[in-house]
Order: sequence, then structure tokens, then C-alpha cells
Amino acid sequence: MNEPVTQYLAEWRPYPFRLLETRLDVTLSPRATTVRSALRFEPLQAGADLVLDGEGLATQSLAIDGRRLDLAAPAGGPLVIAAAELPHGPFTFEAEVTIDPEANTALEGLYLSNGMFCTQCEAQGFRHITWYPDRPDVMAPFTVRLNSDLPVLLSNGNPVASGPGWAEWHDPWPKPAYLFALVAGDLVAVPGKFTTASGRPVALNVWVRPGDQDRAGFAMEALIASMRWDEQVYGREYDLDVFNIVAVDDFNMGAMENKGLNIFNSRLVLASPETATDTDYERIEAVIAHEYFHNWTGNRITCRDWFQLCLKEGLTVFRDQQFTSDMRSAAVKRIEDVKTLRARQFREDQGPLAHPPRPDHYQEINNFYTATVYEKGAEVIGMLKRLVGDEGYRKALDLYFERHDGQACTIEDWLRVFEDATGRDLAQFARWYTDAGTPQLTMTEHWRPDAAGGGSLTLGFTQATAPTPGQPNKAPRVIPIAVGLIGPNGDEVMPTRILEMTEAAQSWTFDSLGARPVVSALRGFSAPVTLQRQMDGPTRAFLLAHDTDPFARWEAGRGLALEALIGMAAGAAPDPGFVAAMGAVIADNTLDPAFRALVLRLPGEDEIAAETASRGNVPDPDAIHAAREGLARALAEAHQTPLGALYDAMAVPGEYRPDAADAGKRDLRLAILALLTRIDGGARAQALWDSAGNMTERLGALASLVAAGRAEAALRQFEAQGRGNRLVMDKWFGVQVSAAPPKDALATAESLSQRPDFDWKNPNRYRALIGGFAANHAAFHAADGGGYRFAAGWISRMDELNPQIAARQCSVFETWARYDASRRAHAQAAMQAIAARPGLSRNTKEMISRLLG
Ligand code: 0A1
Ligand code: ZN
Repeated sequence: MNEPVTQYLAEWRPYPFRLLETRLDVTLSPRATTVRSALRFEPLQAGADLVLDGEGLATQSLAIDGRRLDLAAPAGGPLVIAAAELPHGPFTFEAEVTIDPEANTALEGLYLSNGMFCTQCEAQGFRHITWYPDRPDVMAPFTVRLNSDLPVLLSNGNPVASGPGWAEWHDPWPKPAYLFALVAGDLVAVPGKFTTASGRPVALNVWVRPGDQDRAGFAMEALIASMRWDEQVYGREYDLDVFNIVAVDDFNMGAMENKGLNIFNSRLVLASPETATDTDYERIEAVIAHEYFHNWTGNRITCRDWFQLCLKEGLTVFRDQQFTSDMRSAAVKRIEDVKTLRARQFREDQGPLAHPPRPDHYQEINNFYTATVYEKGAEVIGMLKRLVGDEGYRKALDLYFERHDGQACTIEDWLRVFEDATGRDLAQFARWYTDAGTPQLTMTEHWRPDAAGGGSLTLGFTQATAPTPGQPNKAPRVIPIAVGLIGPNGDEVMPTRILEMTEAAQSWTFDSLGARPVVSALRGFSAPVTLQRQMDGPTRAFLLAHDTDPFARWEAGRGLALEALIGMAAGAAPDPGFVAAMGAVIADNTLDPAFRALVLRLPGEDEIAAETASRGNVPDPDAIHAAREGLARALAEAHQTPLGALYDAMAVPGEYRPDAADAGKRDLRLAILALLTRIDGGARAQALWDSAGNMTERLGALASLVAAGRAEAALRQFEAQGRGNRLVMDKWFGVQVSAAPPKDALATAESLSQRPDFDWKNPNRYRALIGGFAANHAAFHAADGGGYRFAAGWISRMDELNPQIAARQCSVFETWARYDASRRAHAQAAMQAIAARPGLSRNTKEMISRLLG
């Protein structure tokens, strides 16, 4: 059962039965829940056996059309009912099974969280509930009866009837089993109302534990905004009478788009100014939207098989990114998204876990909920939109919904819609879905002066993609390169133009230029590639000052910072050009505070290490840490006075509001605080701690105090106030290890892990400490291997309980091959220790074997 089996896209075959209807009758009990199912099938192929998935089910009885089957059902693996046992026409399969939700620590299928029953069925959780064709292309309407004394009983679709101890739900929209959900518990609702564009009233509820109601209002507002936005921007209306959201404390991922009954990790629902940061608010808004948007992109149109996961995830991430840009600042959102993409997806693409957005094989599908499927999947759609234009995109999406509503689709279906709507041939573009790796673009400039003092500029581009596991050679891709030209006086002489690169090498010439311009390339991050170009510091500073494209501006500053940091890690002094350029940003009050915060935050240590490795050098984590500290200190020293003034000017008085404008000011303030703490010994951080009126400031101040090594009192106060609030205490655990000076982080992590309130079985708490520690680059990559051993020990421990969480945590090792031989040996030994655990899960086994290569 634990032996990994590779699944191949090429082996997909249609299911030989149509599932006409699913009826479930569930009697809930913590140790023995009974699930009675009745599935109405119609054969599509003569002579086919009925094959059903199931895991860990205690089967009580099986029947076809009321005739009991005398069949010993296997405990795990498929149940095969021979064709000879089946009628020729439609028939009803019935099963009664018992399951044990209390013993379910993997949080997959039906489980208990604080006395509340809930489910998680994506990707293959339903097979832990009953025998079923657990694949996304088998869709049926569901009728569900829940029996329990718990006061609130929820499932998908619309409520049909209820009485004491039972409730019945009916979902008319055919859906695959992965979108099934049930919830039963002692819950209270924060209600809301929505009327769709065509006049359908919808009852909305955010269900939380009693006492949490006052923290659910923001989620409700975000839901209503999402519903309106999807009508206005995509013409998509909601299609049931009710929409329920439930917050649970124990949840493997962020949230889940079950039809009409979204289930959320409570950290992505509950927010108050005292408990949630600005970042939490923004994230809640985005994830509420993401799950809601899945109603059309995922539920009404779903995936044919799990290889197509990015069909729903890439598109839905793209949609939630559009939503956030509309709700907040488009420029800031784009920069944030690129930062995340580089930190997570580029990192994945550069290491042993690289895979295409649409993989063609996998062992454990739960290991493929990755940055590549999600974030790169979204970037690919952004490129498509850039290539076909806004109007072409809208036409293609209208056609997608019209043609494929109610179907389970593939990436080929998706691309065909764009071809049919726009007349474009997307055969080459399809490589973005099938090929792994980040293309590297190299740009050269050739200036040909003319007699009049002007001239023409030729831009040459080459593209190449490094080998990735299983894909040694890569053909050229279609790359939309957004380019603009800035004249020497800072004026734009050519607004953004999209160059469509299709060959390995190509060039474009711009004639009749009055003077040699500065090239602003890859504006808006028009394609998920790395761009190599020769550019000196003054030119970068020029672009930072003058580019009209906010992304390109920020990118110029980042380039300057990385050059400075890499130089310092190799022994150079802080680059005065960089320090001066930052001075200009600090002084420029016309800039959006959020943008200034993004520019002033130095690249992270992992990013510096990645850049070092991409230049063919071995990163030294200690030198990188020292360089980043040194540059931050140099900035603070050089600009102490204006930084102090700006810090004061960015104070946001009055009532807390989580909107983009106020959040941007707080963010700039905290970015400055982090710099000034390096030279004021933490005095400002202490003052902010003492006066902070909301969690954003409290946590920002606390992080600076932790970094300065003077957080003892603040940590005690934070704990005293946060005790009893799980989400607040997660932050307390996390900040102590992620923000700690690297030399102290491991000891802190070890001592925190001994505390009785380190409830590591809760995924959020586990990630706060183990993930928080691994995010401390120099601590995790400590030369003696202690960081690796700590993480590996906790991965092994978690694997026994919750394989999905353990396997996801393995990605902390995905960059191990970057480092020196001694660190590599320590990392390998740590991973081998995980691999040696008897009974290791399939999930973690697959991850370790891919990591070790
Ligand atoms: N479809 C959800 C994410 C999700 C995936 C898997 C899960 O369990 C293994 C849970 C949630 C989303 O994109 O939000
Ligand atoms: Zn999703």
C-alpha cells in the first residue's frame, strides 16, 4: 500500500459507466460513522467490470439492484465487480461501510477537528468515505442525508429538509467526488445576502465556532465583493440558493472549493485588527475570492484527470490575482506576485522537483499542488492574454464557459477555445504546459548612430532552458517580451510594445531614434523567464528613477540590490550607487508608500543564494546573511534622518482599516523600522511595541525586537495576550524562529518544540515552527547540518500522522544541491534518515526519491 506507483497521462481511459445519481446516508459518530451509498450507473461499454476506489473502509454490505453481493471487499485498493455480476442496462450499486473519523490524523476524507466533523476530498479523499469511482471525470448530482445530534449539519447544494437529528441536502449540479463535503458541529453563522445579476437571492453564511463571530465579518465582505466581481468581469453568476463557508482549525491546505460549501483553514477566514495582520487580510480576501471563483473554473467546468490540475488552478489563481489588482493596487500586486513566483516557483524549477504545469506522470497527486501548477499556471494564462489581447481573452473565456459547462476538460480543450475564438495557432505555445524549467532570455543591444545624432537600436534575444528531470532538451517557446524605450532625459520615447519571440534567437530594430535610449525590458514581467542583460549600476538607477512601468522600476532597484549584496558576500564594500538610489526613493513622496516599501526591502537570503548559484557560484549562507545585514545597516546609517522622518510620517492614526492605502503606509513604516533597528538597538521597535494598536504593528515591532535580540519582555506580553487564540499563538511560534539571529534560531526552535502548547498535530502550528525555522536561511543551512537534522526529524515524525503535511515540508530541501560539499552531505544524510523510517508514506517516499535524484 505504501509502494509508490507511477500514473501516466498517456494511460488515461474513459470510465466505462455513466454515474447518473449519487445518494448518501451518513450517520455520524466519532469512532464508527456509517455511510450508506446508492449509486445509479449506466454501462457505456459492454463487458466492463465495475471498478470502485476505497481506502480503509470496513465494508458491511454490498448489493446490486438490491441483491446482496457475496464478496470480500479489500481493505485498501480497488473493488472489482465482474461484468458477469452486472445487469446490461442501468443498475444501482449499494454499499454500507463504517469509518473511523477520530483515527483520521491525515485529515483526508472525513475527520474531526475540535469535535466538529468535516471532510477534505480533493484530490482522492472520497475513497476514504465510501466505495466510489473517485476520479474527476465521473460526475453526478448528489443527495445527502446526514444523521447526527450536532446542531449544524451541512453538505453541498441546497437544503431540502431537516428534522431533529437529521438534514437532507441536494446538489443538482453534477460534480466529481472531490467536490463533495459535509460538516457537522456546534457552529454559529455570520449571515449575509446576495442577489445575483439575474435576480436570484442567495443566502450566505460564514460558519465559525461560537465566540469567533466577530472575526468573520471581513470574510463575508470579501465573499460579496468576489460574487459581484465575477459577474461584472467574467459574466459568471452563482447557481445555488445558498453559499456556505466553514472555518476549521485543522486543515492541510489553505481552503477548498467544495460545491456550495467551501471549507477554509480558519487562518484564512478569521480576522480582527487585534489578531490579523494586513497581509492576513489581503490573503483572506484573495483566498475567499479564489475558492468562490472555482465555482465556475473548477466546479462547473472541472478537470478530466489530475494531470490537468492547472486547468482549474492556474486559471483560478489568475482570476484571483486580477480580482486583487482591481480591489487594491495593480502595480503592487504584480510585484508581489512576481516575488512569490520567483521565491517559490523559480526555486522549484531550478531544483530536483521541477515539473511542467501539466505533468505527464506522478506518483502521489497530493505532491503536485505546487507553485508550478498554481503560480506558473497563472503566469501562462497571463501570457496568453497578453498575446491575444483583452478582447480575444474575453471571447475565448465566453466560449470556454459556453462550450464546456458541465464537462471535465483538458488543457487541449482550453487551448482550442483560444484558437477557435481568436484564430491563433497555439501549438508552440502549448510547450508552456508540457515543458518544465524557466527559460533564460539573454538580451543584447546594438546601437547604430546616424549622421543626425540619432540612430537605430537593435535588440537581440536568445532563449534557452536548462535540462530538468526527464527533459534534457527544450525547444524554443513563444515568449511575449514587453519592451519600452526611455530617452536620456527620462522621457519615454517608445511606449510598451510586445515582441513575440518564437525562435531560439531573434532580433528587433527600432529606427529613427533621436538619441540612444535606455531599454526597459520585460515590463510587467510579461513572461515567467529570467532576463540576462549587461547593465551597469547607473543605468539601473536611471530606470529605477524614470521607468514608466512600475514593475520594471522595482526590478531595476532589485537588480541594484542583488549586485550590491552578491558583491558584499564576496568581500566588497556597500555599493554607494545603490545607497544613493535608495536615498532618492526615500525622498520621493510622489511614490505610493506600498511601492516604496517593496523597493526598500532587500532581497531575501534565499533569493541571494539562488542568484549566486545561477551565476555558477556556491552560495555561502553565513556570508550572505552578513552581507544583507551589512547593506541594511549601510542604508540605515546613510539615510538615518530622512528614514526617521518618513517613519514618523507613515504613522496611521485613527481606527484600523485593512485597505490598501493604510496597509501600504504601515508596510513602509515597518520596512523602515527593520532598517533603523540595525542602528538604534531596537529603540524604535520597542516604542512601537509599547504603542501598537493592531496586530500588523505588534508583529512588525516584535519581529524587529527578535532580530535585535531584545524581545524577551515583548514575547512574554504577546504570549499572555495571545494565549487561547491559536492563530495568534502560531505567529508567536513562527516569529521567534524566522526572525531570530541565525545563531540562536535552532536552540529556540528546539526549546519551543518541547512546549506542551506546541501542538504539532495541528498543521498550522507545525508549519509555524518547522516552516518558520526553515525560512531562516542561514540557520536552516547551518554548516554543521543541525538545521537539516532538526527539519528532517520533524518531517519523519509528522509522516506517521499526516503524510501530506510531511511530504510538503520536504520541499525545504529542494535547494540542497546549491551548497558546498559538506552541507550537501549533511542534507543528504538528513533526507536519507527520513527515507529510512519504517512505514514511510508514499507521499514522502516520492518526495525524498525525487529530491535525492
Ligand atoms: N483546490 C484547493 C486546494 C486544495 C488542494 C488539496 C487539498 O487537499 C489535499 C485541499 C485544498 C484550492 O485550490 O484552493
Ligand atoms: Zn484552487
